[in-house]
Amino acid sequence: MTDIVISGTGLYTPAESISNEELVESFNAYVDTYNADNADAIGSGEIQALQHSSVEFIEKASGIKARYVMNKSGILDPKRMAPDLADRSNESRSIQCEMAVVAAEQAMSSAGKSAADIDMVIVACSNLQRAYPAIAVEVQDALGIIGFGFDMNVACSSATFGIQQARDAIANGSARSVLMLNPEICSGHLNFRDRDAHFIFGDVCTAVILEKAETATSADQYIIVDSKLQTIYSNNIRNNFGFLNRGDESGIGQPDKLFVQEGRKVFKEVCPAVATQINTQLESLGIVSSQLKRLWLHQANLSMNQFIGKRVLGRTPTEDDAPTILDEYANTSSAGSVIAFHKHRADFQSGDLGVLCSFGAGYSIGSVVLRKV
Ligand code: CO8
Repeated sequence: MTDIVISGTGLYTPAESISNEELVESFNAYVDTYNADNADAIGSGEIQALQHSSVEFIEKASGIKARYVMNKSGILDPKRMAPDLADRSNESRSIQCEMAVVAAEQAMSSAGKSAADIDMVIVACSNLQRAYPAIAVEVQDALGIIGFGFDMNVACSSATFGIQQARDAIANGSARSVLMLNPEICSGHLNFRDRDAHFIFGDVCTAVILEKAETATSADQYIIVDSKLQTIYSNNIRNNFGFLNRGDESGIGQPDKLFVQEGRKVFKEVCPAVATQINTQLESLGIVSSQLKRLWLHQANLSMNQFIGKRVLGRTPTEDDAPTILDEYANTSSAGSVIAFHKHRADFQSGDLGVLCSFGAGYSIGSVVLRKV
């Protein structure tokens, strides 16, 4: 197969960030108001009092210290607890398009590509802000790219699945060069009133340029040695929001129309499956883990990454082995492993190997073995 390379990446980081302290203060204010408003029903045992959240729990259970968001004031308002993002006219750029264009321009510049060099745009993310037209087609138009684009959603694994789609398209000749984007506005689908999950997600957008090695001119290229995808059906991470919701008005606004998960089960079931996938993949390629310089892992939970790193490398991974960005960004769904790759590869020398890996709802797992050119 012709070598396909990642020749550039880009990152859009929202201007506003929320610390754990700020998030917990707002959540606890909501809890106090709820408990006061329902004091009689709580007193009679009809309903249960809500419990406070805590900064210590969040940091210990997840490693998350802060998250970037597209709108801070709406999320922190205890009466609202959702981002305040006004509808825009059809003539204005959508929010996801706007984020994607910033990340795309960075990636194109780092790859030394202009719009004329690209002919396929993939927007791959967990939550798309509308049904159609595809955000990818809007981005294509905004950047002046001639060709085609489409949206795809494989939750947290959208980026690695997108990379494989791009690689296949280039290999079979249906595209020359692909722009793959992950505009994640996780705050739009996070239930900030859910104590178990209110701290988990953040917003961001990443971009990746893929092309044939023979057309790449960037000084920083990574050959896709192999990519492997796996899906295993599970209800442990679920969101029932969808176009059929209006078919049953009783469900509209219910918590299951936002992100819901059984975090413990996800942890127990997904981590071993991810480690097995990477180990099997490396074995099939004749690569031993000591040859790996880095794991750019999905950024959901620090302990998950330590578990997976240990099973792959045979030791607790250092920050150099498996860098952490979730402390600053939280879980940004599909973008997390790409942020890690974007920020932590400057020390790579020609021939160095790394694995970019994502995992999440579906369940879905994607692992991409990369070698610096
Ligand atoms: N503050 C204080 N205490 C708390 C809080 C809180 N906020 N929340 C829970 N507790 C308490 C619980 O009540 C419980 O108390 P007790 O022991 O008395 O019953 C105790 O803390 C322990 O609770 P948990 O068992 O829930 O805590 P864990 O140690 O399991 O940690 C985590 C919870 C952090 C959620 C952890 O389980 C985890 O990270 N699991 C993996 C999750 C994961 O990776 N999910 C991937 C989802 S992302 C994805 O696929 C993409 C979806 C699409 C994105 C959508 C965007 C919105």
